Amino acid sequence: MFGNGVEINFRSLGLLHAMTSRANMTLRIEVSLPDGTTGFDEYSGFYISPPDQYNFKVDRRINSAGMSRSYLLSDSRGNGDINHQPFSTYDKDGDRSVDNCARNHGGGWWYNDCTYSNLNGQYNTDEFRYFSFQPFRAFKTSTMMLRLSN
Ligand SMILES: [Ca+2]
Repeated sequence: MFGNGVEINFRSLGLLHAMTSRANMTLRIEVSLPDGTTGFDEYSGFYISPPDQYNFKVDRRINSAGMSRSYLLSDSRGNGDINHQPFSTYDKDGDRSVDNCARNHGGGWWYNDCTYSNLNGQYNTDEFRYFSFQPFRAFKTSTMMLRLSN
């Protein structure tokens, strides 16, 4: 069972680091469209590194429905891949862009240059994105959850 969703801020990032460094964790992401279409992904090896980088890491997709085979969170070769990226905010730019992804795309996230996924992007815009589900569609909801791996 997955617990309640976690709102991402620096306090919860510290909590995520503590939780993911003590045990093998699985990350589950659920996304939905206004028409009721849903999808989910589960990734093994979810880990958030210590302050103040809070790098995102997953090993591989272990379960999925309604998602494409592209833009996996475990990818790390593309400019928009978030794996191993530090958490960036508008006033703490850790992305690989010459610009400031958090300022330009709204919300804190593990930006690269800039991103194929941004579950903290502004609601009702295409900045709220998860390309593995549907590129450039307006999502209704997204949830990130974690649980102990089997
Ligand atoms: Ca930058």
